[in-house]
Amino acid sequence: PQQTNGDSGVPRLVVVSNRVAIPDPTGKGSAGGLAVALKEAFEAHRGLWFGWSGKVAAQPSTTPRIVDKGNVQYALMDLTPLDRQEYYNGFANRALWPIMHYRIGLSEFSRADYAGYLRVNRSFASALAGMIQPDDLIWVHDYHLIPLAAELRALGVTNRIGYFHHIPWPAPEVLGTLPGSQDLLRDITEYNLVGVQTDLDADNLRRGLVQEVGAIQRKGDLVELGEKQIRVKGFPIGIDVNSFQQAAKRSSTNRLVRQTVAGLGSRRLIIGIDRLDYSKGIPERMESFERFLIGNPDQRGQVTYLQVTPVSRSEVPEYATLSRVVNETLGRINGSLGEPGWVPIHYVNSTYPRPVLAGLNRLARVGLVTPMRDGMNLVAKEYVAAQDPEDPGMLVLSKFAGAAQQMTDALIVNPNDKIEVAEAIRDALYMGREERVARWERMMATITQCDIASWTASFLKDLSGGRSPGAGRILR
Ligand code: GDG
Repeated sequence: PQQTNGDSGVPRLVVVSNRVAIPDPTGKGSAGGLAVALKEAFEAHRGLWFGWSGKVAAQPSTTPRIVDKGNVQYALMDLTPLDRQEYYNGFANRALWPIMHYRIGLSEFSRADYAGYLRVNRSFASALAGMIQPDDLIWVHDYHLIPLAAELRALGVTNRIGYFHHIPWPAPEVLGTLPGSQDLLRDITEYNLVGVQTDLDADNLRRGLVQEVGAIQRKGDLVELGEKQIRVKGFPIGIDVNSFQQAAKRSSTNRLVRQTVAGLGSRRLIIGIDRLDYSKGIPERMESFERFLIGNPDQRGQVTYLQVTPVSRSEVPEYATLSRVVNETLGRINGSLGEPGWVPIHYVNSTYPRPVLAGLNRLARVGLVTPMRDGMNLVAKEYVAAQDPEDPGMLVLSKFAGAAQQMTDALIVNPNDKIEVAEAIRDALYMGREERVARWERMMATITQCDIASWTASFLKDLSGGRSPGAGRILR
């Protein structure tokens, strides 16, 4: 069954992303970031969420499986093993992801993978096109689906289509090393609005469009290519500050959090939370912590560094290599600096429920968020939201995370400089309460102002042409 726009006057919101997150009927599952972001918007607009089911089947879907949940229809496509290999593991995660994170040397381009990427985008577009109603607002998410608008346009879809890029957009000199990147830039011009995390990303993308495909930069965010006008703009993504703060407060009774408290004794906790990804700088961070322990021998036995790292993309060879490097680095540091009653670094590959993560963040005197490059990094914002306002911990934040553009009261570091990071760890541990409170209050004000609801509302407002797209309550 197709939803129509009805007579509410509010355009339907059609979201397209690589993976679709169907709400868990038990309500227990931890909702993904995008699901949280879209919740209010879907309530106000009614919606359709289209994408990969996460399942692999011998035959690719030509029409999606529809799951109806109140206001929202979920449209799920299965991929073949070859699709997953070429589109997802191959071009998206082995070629695009490293380039977008400035890691030219890690990017593995293959023509077959690129063809698979285009094939999946085309088949998504042809399955979706027939479901589109004239007034729908279409919002496409992330680097897996850059060509989707071009494919939809080819099928005659004239609706306003927006794209949000969750990861960094590199300088044209970096993106230009990827074969096919000019085609991707031309594909980008089929969107009406392109959102990126920071002004730097927006500038890089606009420059790329001008330098590589001959677009003309007009006033402000506007770029023109022939008849087409595209707005390229920074929309820094946020979190649901209040719910994370509440979860952190409540979690002191949680079994895992209590066990952590008991295990720490009088030691202070330093925390890192990241998917196992080379963009996150995990081995580099462990070596910075090693430097800190070598330079501050009085701190041995006084601190514990907990690194929570769910395994990610394990079918991609560079991730298997990273896993080995992390294990070796960890083993070496714990072996050389540990003592019978003290393990310096605790490393766990488990995926914890969000309330547990919130509680662990609140326990930690230092939050280490030191990616080599990151679109935004929500962990930095979550660490701040989780703190006790009376006695907050301190955030050490990489200058290469988008979050550093907003959270200037963190201790900002270059993650390539292990001595600088080691010094920041020491400064964070020794910082007086008054300064911690003052910095925390300013960071908290920033992340509260730019929270997830305002992110969604401001993107959709711009996508619908500056008009409020219906229910005013989602527009703050
Ligand atoms: C991409 C961009 C951008 C982590 N471990 C567990 C767990 N997490 C949660 C964190 C956080 C989320 O996963 C990770 O978000 P990040 O923003 O840190 O990083 P990416 O996954 O790389 O996300 C990034 C983001 O998109 C949004 O636009 O900020 O730059 O790379 O919320 O808390 N969640 C649970 N258990 C875990 O063990 N439940």
